[in-house]
Amino acid sequence: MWTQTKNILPRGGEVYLYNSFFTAPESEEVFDELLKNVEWRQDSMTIRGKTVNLPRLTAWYGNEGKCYRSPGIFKEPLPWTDMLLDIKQFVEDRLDIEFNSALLNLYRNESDDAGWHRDNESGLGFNPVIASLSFGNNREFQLKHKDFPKEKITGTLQNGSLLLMRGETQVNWRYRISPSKEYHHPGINLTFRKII
Ligand SMILES: O=C(O)CCC(=O)C(=O)O
Repeated sequence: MWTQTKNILPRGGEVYLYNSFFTAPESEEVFDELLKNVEWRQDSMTIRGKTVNLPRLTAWYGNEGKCYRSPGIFKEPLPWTDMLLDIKQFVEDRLDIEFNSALLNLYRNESDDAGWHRDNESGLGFNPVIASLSFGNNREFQLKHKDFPKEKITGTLQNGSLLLMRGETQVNWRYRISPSKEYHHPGINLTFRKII
């Protein structure tokens, strides 16, 4: 499937953006169900002795024993819901890749975002494939190369879109959801991953 659209990175990785991966009615149904029924949690991180809340709510779902570990955060997986399993199957069938976990992010309003980061937790292994679905209010993302930080790639994560990251992306590029005063409505993002 990734051969059908253009890699948006000029070098050092592969990122493909598929708009309308889900139809508008499907996206609306998914958004409403996830907003209501996901066990959203407020995580915090301790940086240089100071504990701060993440500027979004999160949830970690996955197969038994597939835990989320990133500096300062450890999460046991919640058991898959029927809807999350259906979405996972839909993504897996189209990409021909299997996933065993998903990090969910809820951006409540214009104060929520995700700062520059890489999805390079050791549990993800070498050159992980990350399939990131977005629902609700569109959000802008940016990518910057570790050696050419002025050269930013920007785009919009539309309701029902899929952003697929693979190859050396997590080695060479950082990613963020850009802060904006335009995010008046909530947005939900699901990143499917494979913990090894
Ligand atoms: O909402 C997004 O696309 C960002 C999510 C993300 O990068 C992450 O969960 O690691």
